[in-house]
Amino acid sequence: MSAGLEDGLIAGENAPHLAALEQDYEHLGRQLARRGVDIERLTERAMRVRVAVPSWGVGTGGTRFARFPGPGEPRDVYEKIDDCAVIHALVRVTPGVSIHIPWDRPERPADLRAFAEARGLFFESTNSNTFEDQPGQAHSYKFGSLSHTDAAVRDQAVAHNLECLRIGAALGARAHTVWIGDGGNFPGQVHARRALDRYLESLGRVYAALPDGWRLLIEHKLYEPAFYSTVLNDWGTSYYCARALGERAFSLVDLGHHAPNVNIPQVVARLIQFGKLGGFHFNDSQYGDDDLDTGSVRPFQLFLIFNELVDAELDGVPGFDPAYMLDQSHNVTDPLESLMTSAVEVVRACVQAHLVDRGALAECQRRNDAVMALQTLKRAFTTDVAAILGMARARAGGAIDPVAAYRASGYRQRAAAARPAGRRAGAGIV
Ligand code: PSV
Ligand code: MN
Repeated sequence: MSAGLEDGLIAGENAPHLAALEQDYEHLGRQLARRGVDIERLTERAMRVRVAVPSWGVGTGGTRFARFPGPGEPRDVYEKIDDCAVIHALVRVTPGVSIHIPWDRPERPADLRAFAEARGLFFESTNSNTFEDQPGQAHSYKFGSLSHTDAAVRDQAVAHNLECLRIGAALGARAHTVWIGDGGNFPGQVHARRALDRYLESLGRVYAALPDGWRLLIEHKLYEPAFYSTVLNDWGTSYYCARALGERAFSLVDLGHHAPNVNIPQVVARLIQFGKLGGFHFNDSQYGDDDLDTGSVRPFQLFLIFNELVDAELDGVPGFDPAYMLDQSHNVTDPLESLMTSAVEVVRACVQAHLVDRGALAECQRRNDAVMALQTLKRAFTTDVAAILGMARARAGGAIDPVAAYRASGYRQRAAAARPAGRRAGAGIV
């Protein structure tokens, strides 16, 4: 047994698909060659995509109204790592884990690190939590944390972030993400400028304590839990703060944290241009911060985001190195199935974006040919690259059909037997 899957499970599940995959791959290879594209180059690129899984993502999510736990939910961070290992074994692009403190605070970080490494995983980043109160905490975050009017609350929030850095350093992480729930529910409740000043002063103390080689990623969100205004509300404020903090501070883009109809691909392009795009929390939405599975509602938007990312990659934009992570709430699905599907969608968008004929697009832009510019993008977006994705996974030792292989493995049933309902690790409503 490895990673909770039986030895030979993946090879056995792949066997019946191999002949068809090879035929489809060969056919697609011929089609792409006619467009001057080398399929092998794309497959190799697909194999290099990396997207981290959040420790909180493998548990069942919930809403403000209810949570309906699924069978075999992980009860502690070790069981979460076991689940992450299954995801990575099947899709082969998710070796990184992003850990939430205190939901998944390890008692012995060195042991947890060794546990993860033994399963082929590593800790990529830490996430602080000053958006809810913990038992025994001296001061409440009800009216804010890093931007609170009371210095004692701000000090406590800073101390928590410093603790995250210490734990993260022991885990081998290289980035720390800060999302705060600070803001106001009513006009007049919060002084807009002073709250941002306080936030920056507090975060400056966290920034000053960043270990060598680390990045600070700041995540904005326009509403929720504060419903009138948030302190870090949009990408412009985020950019301003990242710039004020220093060269190791970056903006993190969560796809669900924008006002309706905001042109997120353009936000991404701007942050790249300004050297401040630190990373992503991928998810999808219909209405707001729905945290649906990546690529499930607006796959074209995801493609357009990757169009900007790949454009920057091919241009060799200096310092361009965003961290990718999934940040979703799995309320009605098996979280492992959602996370695998989402990881595949990230790779798909990346490969499709690599199919854009950039020379042709530049020429359309020069000639102001709007119709052909869009068609150039659509031609890439509508290319079925499933054979590339399947081949990339198979070559890396993963599953051609990850969800089918996972279902065939019986992992969830074994987890349900081994992890009886009752005590549950933190997380849930994200
Ligand atoms: C907030 O909505 C968020 O996107 C942040 O990334 C948090 O860390 C995560 O969800 C979990 O609450
Ligand atoms: Mn997020």
